[in-house]
Amino acid sequence: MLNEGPYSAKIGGATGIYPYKVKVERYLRDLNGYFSNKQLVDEMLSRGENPLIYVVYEIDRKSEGEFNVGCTIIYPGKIGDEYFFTKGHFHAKMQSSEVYIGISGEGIILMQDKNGRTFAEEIKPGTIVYIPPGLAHRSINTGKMELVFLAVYSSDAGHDYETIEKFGFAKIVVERNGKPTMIDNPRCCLKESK
Ligand code: PAN
Ligand code: ZN
Repeated sequence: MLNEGPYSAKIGGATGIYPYKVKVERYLRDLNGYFSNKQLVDEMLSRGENPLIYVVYEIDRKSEGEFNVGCTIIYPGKIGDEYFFTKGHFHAKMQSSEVYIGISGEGIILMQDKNGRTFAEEIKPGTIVYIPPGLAHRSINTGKMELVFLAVYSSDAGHDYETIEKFGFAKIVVERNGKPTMIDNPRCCLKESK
């Protein structure tokens, strides 16, 4: 298949990048089962509270060897003391890596291998975070404003959400004494292997 032609796009504006091709919105209902305080999530949803947690604007490509470019905007907020985050995933094609570039706001990129060993990198404006092959990744907004970052990854990487949806990450990030703090995930089955 022939590749599509070159393009240029702008960074900025309400959508983070423009023009974009695909928009994905994730509300609390879409992340049901992900946050630690499941009872609070149930209560919120039954009260009709279903906040928008994050949005992804993407310029996707179809051919092998191409990159997708996406912009994720995670809104500030917490469920109980746990900061808003993305679902998190492994790439279906395990050898696929990814680059994140911080645009605004601040947060943590939490990564984890198949044995449950975790890694964390801060992201803020001007930061490049490299996610090597084989690591699941989740982005967490620990700040008071929107966390906005770009992601560049192979168009055929694929997203495997299942493992994280089932087991979560071995660590979670919560507010303690007004500060983001990484603690062991009390619900998690995959323990960090030292
Ligand atoms: C990112 C993520 C984006 C949303 O573009 O897809 O931040 O996170 P989830 O996909 O975990 O919901 C990326 O890592 N792409 O591969
Ligand atoms: Zn990814």
